[in-house]
Amino acid sequence: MTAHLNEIEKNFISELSPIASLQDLEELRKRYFGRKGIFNDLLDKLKKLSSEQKQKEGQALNAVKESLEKSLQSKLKQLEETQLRAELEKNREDWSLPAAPLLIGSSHPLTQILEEVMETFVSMGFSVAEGPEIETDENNFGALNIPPDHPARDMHDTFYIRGNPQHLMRTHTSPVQIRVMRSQKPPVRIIAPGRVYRHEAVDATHSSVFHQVEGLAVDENVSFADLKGTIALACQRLFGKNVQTRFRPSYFPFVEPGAEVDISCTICRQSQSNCPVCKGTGWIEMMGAGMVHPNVFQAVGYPPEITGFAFGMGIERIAMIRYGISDMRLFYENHLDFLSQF
Ligand code: 2NM
Repeated sequence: MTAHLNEIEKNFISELSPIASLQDLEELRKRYFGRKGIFNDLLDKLKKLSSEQKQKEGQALNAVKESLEKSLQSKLKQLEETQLRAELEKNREDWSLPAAPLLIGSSHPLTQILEEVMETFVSMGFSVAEGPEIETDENNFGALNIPPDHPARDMHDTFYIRGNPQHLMRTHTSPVQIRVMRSQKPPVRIIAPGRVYRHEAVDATHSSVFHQVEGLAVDENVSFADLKGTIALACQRLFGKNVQTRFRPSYFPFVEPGAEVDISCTICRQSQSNCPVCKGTGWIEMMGAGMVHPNVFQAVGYPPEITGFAFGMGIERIAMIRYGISDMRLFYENHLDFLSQF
């Protein structure tokens, strides 16, 4: 039996060494160590021997069996490792590939312009004031000397709150100035930035929601010269120090006198008859302004001798001119191709 055992050992080793797959190894294991395998066979034969022989042969059998099982285990480990390496190699990550681009956000162009406008006026002593977007008819129109039959009050121009006719979506930020004047005595120097609503046919230059900055300065002996100086300086800060300003008479119910303010064309420098921005006029309309109407002061309870100027501008309009954008809808559509340019 011992001689037979040596042969089994030799055979096992010569069969084990060329094995290259887990299936072949398992087949070998079954054949030698399985329930009907060679070693169980030997154990059966062992049982038939005398107890003296059983002990001697049994020890030899167990020693060989253990040694062969060890070889099998180490082969198994080696094959598993080879297989794992092959799989890793096959699904290898390429760490040298560039990473997915990291998108870094930036301020919206309208926010950038708004911040520049605020910084300009804050540096001149104005504070920033805000108010609600749903306003009373009185704050939005009545206190601003806008008569009951004024076309701006029409349902076709203003969004009213259904079932609540005294309330509407503010059409300008002037009601913020009304609120501030009602709550504090002169002097007042504020700007009111924010979202405003108008019932508009939407196109490249009209949106029913847009943004404004309005300004108000109230004190004793405020003159039209103060208005002109403040606006001229602000325009130089915002559009360049060589920019000219021009005031044309105009009408707004809440100011008297009122004016439209133009700046000299920064695109063609007033030198091109076919300039798409100033249309060859050399001037770009920038804002409305004027001396606050006495009826407005009366509505907020200020004394009749008080004086003040006010102005208002559209943020989208300024951003379009500054950045050369011809369709304002781009500001609201959130295309990264557009936004990432600012
Ligand atoms: C403008 C043009 C002119 C304005 C007037 C007032 C107030 F409340 F003081 F009466 N706030 N804003 C004003 C004046 C606004 O925007 C085109």
